[in-house]
Amino acid sequence: EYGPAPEDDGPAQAWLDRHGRRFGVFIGGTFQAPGKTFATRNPARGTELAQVTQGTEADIEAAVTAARRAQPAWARLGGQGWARVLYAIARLLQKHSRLFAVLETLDNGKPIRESRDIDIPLAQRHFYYHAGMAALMEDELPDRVPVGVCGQIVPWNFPLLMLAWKIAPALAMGNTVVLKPAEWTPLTALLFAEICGEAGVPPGVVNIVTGDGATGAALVSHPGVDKIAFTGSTDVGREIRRATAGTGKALTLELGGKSPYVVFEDADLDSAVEGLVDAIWFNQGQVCCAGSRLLVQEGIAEAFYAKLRARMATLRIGDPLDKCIDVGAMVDPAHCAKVAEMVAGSNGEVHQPGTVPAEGAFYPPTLITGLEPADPLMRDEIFGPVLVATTFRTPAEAVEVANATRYGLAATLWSENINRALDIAPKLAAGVVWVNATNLFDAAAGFGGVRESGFGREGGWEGLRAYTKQAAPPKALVPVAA
Ligand code: TXE
Repeated sequence: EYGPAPEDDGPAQAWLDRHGRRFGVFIGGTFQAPGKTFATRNPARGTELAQVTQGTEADIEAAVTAARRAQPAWARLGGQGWARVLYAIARLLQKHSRLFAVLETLDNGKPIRESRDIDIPLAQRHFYYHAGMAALMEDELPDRVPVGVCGQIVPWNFPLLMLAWKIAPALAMGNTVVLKPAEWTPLTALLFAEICGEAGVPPGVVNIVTGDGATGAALVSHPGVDKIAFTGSTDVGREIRRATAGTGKALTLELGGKSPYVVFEDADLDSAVEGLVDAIWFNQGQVCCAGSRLLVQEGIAEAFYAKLRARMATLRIGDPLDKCIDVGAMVDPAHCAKVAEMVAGSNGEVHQPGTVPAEGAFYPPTLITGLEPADPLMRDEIFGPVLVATTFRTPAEAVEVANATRYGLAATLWSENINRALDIAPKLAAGVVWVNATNLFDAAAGFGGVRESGFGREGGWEGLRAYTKQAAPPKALVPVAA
């Protein structure tokens, strides 16, 4: 029997109180006086956590100016200097990891087990990795120089981790940044801003401007920004690509997905079920690379669905601060309602064994079978704990169905037959293919999509190169007059 064991949110509440629960934007190394603000809430309890500034065009102007001013000196610091600061950030993320984890769970609704064991440790790892790479840059990329000032826009599903994916490589290659957190989850970015000073980040190197889409759009169109890195919806990605076309700004886009999860009849079914729990119910399915489309080989389909239903019934849904909880709250009641509406319109057979708390933005783990391939639920990203399932007969058909999507972020395949795995994996049109595993991330491995899932890679060498540009060729030597 698991009893409730809520994590203590006292220190996080005390941190919010210390700031009077009102935050200004962070520019040039200091928090500015709050401007017009909006509320950020705990979606599990519906309570307001803090008021956060709606960043204006003037704030973006000030932040870009601060980043521009700081950039030459930061660039001159060189690899060893960048590394020292990035290591200091990584160590402080470690030192304050409980505070970050609890704050993330309060603001986003994700289970504390996930923020504590996944989001925050991966964010730390990202800074450690890039500290190491920063020190190598001059030797390994001698013909590359920093891009300059980077505008970075992140979503709400992994607030601190997406910040780390953006800020660590940018700083490691000598850039300065203006980052805009998502409006539903700005708090860990503000805590991060606070630790920048302690880590010795020079003023202006990291600027955090909270706000909504209008704030993001102002950042995208600011002429003082050299590169935009965006993670979010495909629609906004499209708008950003339009807005940056012809401006000379560098751009990387990490967008949505409808990733296939293919189970062959020779798979280890129990492991494939466990993998699926992670693929689609991790973070309430609000994951860009979620394995949201299950493809099962016909002969094992009924047996597999039965195992899956049995496992779904054991998932514990509830207060995300409870350390025993598997499924927490959705990020916001509005997003929860959108997911519920999509499922309500389904023509398939809907299976929802769990019961959710009466209060708060909770949605149960869901399996839908019996949908036609053309059904919108089979094609569109739901971005919730909703798995749609279909069957296939032959490996060739599996590949065809898996690739019949406009996205291409990730794919997973399960088979105990190594020849099959090696044959199928390269045929799946996706930025990453996992075999007998899912959701494996590493700072050293490039992550990103194809097709409408975006372009560019984050992580590894490719991710680093995206924060550099070709150095100007050396000027011809002018002979010295005698
Ligand atoms: O994303 P948006 P939303 C998908 C998912 C989800 C849907 C909507 O399907 O249901 O997108 O989520 C900023 N110029 N993903 O509305 O709007 C915005 O303030 C510049 C997949 O939250 O794309 C936020 O900081 N910026 C995804 C960020 O963009 C703009 C993760 C993302 O918001 C802007 C999140 C504009 N015109 C949602 N409009 C993934 N791939 O992981 C908004 N923003």
